[in-house]
Amino acid sequence: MPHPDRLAAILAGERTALARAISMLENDARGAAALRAALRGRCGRAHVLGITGAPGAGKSTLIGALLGAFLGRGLKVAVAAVDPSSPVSGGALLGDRIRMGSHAGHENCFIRSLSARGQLGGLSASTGAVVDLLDAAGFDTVIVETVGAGQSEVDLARLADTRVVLCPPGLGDEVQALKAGILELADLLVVSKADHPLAGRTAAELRDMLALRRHGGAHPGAGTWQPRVLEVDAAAGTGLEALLEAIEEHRRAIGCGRRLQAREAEADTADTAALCARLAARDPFVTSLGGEFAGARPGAAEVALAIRAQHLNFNGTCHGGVIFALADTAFGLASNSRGRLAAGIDAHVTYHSAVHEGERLLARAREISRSRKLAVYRVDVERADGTLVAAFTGTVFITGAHPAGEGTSSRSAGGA
Ligand SMILES: Nc1nc2c(ncn2[C@@H]2O[C@H](COP(=O)(O)OP(=O)(O)O)[C@@H](O)[C@H]2O)c(=O)[nH]1
Ligand SMILES: [Mg+2]
Repeated sequence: MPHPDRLAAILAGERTALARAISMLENDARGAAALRAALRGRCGRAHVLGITGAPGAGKSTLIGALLGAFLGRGLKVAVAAVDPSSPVSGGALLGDRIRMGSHAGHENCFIRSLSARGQLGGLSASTGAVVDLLDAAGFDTVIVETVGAGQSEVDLARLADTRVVLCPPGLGDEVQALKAGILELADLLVVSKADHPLAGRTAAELRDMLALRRHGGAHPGAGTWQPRVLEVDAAAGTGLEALLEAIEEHRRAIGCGRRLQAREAEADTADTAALCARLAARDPFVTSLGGEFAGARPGAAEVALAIRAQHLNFNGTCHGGVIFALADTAFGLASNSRGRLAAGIDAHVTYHSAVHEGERLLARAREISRSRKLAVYRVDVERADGTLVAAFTGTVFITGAHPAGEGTSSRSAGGA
């Protein structure tokens, strides 16, 4: 338990107490675990707004504009910026200070840059705890700024209640690349710098893409919410009011505390691992192949395989079918990890490098999106040194609850 005075200062939102507590959480210093525990049960009130996008997309500028609007409505707002290019003492933060700057001194506003801990824009393990802290400290809105790259999208999708993805105008072919990851998590897609001549076209492309996805029916568990495309010129304030309205509408539709539900589901990880180990052990194909169950948590599973002579093809390298089977096994386990029966309906694999006898492969499956009926998984098949052997994507149809005896607790059965 932190010192009662210190906890009281945090809960009262005192700046120095907050700053010190954030450093403690970030460094996992002595007392951090006790502080996390003390915060538990004191949060769930704040609306967490995640803003992601490539460097230079205009995130900090937009946040500056949003801050002005939120503060103007009398709300208390905190900003946690996770940007590897903004070390706490570095120049980029200085830039951000200027962009969000006029509000930094406002009594209802707290801005803090967090370290990305060397990950490429990834949220560090402490980001969730920092959000809890700001929530418990009484901020109405907590804005998290991250650079959209790899794992950070998935992390932000779990952490934030409302996920805004910022796309600079003129993405062109890159829009295609966006489709794979970022688009899946966006509640609101915002084309920044709407004053730019290509902004309208970029918005139209994004709308087309959303229409295609809607057709496919896969958006991650956002209930009835349909993602939207908006155009904002944060510098001039054009489109800002419409964005604020959309954010508020999403908050009303989805509510707050998504990360807390996600954590509750994680508490079922032990159940999940046991369930997946049982499913793997019961699968004669997996056992005859020599696959070894290596772990699972809700929405994710890992399976290992040591390549032996029986796995080789006529060229003397590992048979592609074996690699597919390994990836497919991890995919199957991950898709059933929540105690729901799911049946694969589509899979796609790309091979990146040949594998030889004696090598050990690990297939790591993770959930990309999940709706009531469909879920999409990505599986990376890697060597021990992390080099990529094959990349696999698969879609499952969620058919219903497991037969008696295979269900996990009802808490985990809801999906994302
Ligand atoms: N014309 C125009 N420029 C903008 C707008 N938003 C951001 N910028 C500029 O784009 C650059 C990058 O903005 P910044 O907010 O730092 O991007 P971040 O890296 O995503 O946080 C800066 O030079 C901004 O002044 C906008 O709405 N209109
Ligand atoms: Mg920034």
